[in-house]
Amino acid sequence: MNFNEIKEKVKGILPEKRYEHTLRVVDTAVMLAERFGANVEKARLAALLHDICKPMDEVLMKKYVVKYNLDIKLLDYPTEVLHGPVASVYIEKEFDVQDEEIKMAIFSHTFGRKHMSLLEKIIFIADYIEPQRKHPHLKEVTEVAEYDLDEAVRLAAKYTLVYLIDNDERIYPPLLKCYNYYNIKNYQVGFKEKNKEKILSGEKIITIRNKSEAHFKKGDVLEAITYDDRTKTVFATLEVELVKAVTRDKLNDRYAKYYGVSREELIEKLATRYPEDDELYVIMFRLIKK
Ligand code: DGI
Ligand code: FE
Ligand code: FE
Repeated sequence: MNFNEIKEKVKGILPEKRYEHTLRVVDTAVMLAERFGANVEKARLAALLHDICKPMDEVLMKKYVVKYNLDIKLLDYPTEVLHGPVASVYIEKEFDVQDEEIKMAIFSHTFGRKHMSLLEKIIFIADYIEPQRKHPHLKEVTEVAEYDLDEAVRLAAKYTLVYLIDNDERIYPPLLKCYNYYNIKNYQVGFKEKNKEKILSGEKIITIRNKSEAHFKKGDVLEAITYDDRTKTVFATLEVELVKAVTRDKLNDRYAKYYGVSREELIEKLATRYPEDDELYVIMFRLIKK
């Protein structure tokens, strides 16, 4: 079966909305594969098949778990958790896909796991950030995925965990292990390309971030990179001079001035970037090396 034949078959199996989501995940996965140097054809195929078992009946899914010796603990979880692992064996029978890397990426696309392959991370993130996703972290994780795939994985795992706990759902352990594994302190800080010159000239000395970058403290030495630079070349070394928690209403004109915008514009800007965070962190820094 070639890609287009598989695509037609997938179209016949999935309800319309699910099929459209699948096509957006394909496009996103291809883009990420190109960005991070993964095998584009594998990413395309894994994305096309990732949700193929989503509409399957729960009883049948559980039969697959038993028949194909998948992790028996999966039987304690809902179809949201089962559909990836079941698809990883289903595609072997129904689409003659034998590639272990593709099967693994489909297996873990919902909950991740520790130490994922590049392809697994791409499918996990493509599913989380396809442009029509409705969760409140879309913009933030999409931006991070422009330059740091591991950090995007950490954020996606974190926000999924928070959501599940909030809804009294059971956590499938690989999700927690995924979060722990990717939750390493990161001393790199990303900026938009247009800010690079201002940082190098010493004109820009402040940035406002959310909790995920609140572990920085006075005296920390940070490596500045730009989001657009996939090779993560450090363009400047910065020393943190101050980290101050601020609520939105405390954002004053002085902070806005550093951004060259009005207070209202700054609040607006931060609201789009961090819609869920009431508390933000002003980070002031000093250029110590170019
Ligand atoms: O299949 P999609 O809707 O495209 O997305 P997905 O495969 O990422 O599934 C998302 C759902 O799965 C979402 O509602 C959260 C849920 N989920 C992810 N990890 C776990 C989980 N549900 C439970 N109960 N436990 C988990 O560990
Ligand atoms: Fe899924
Ligand atoms: Fe999906």
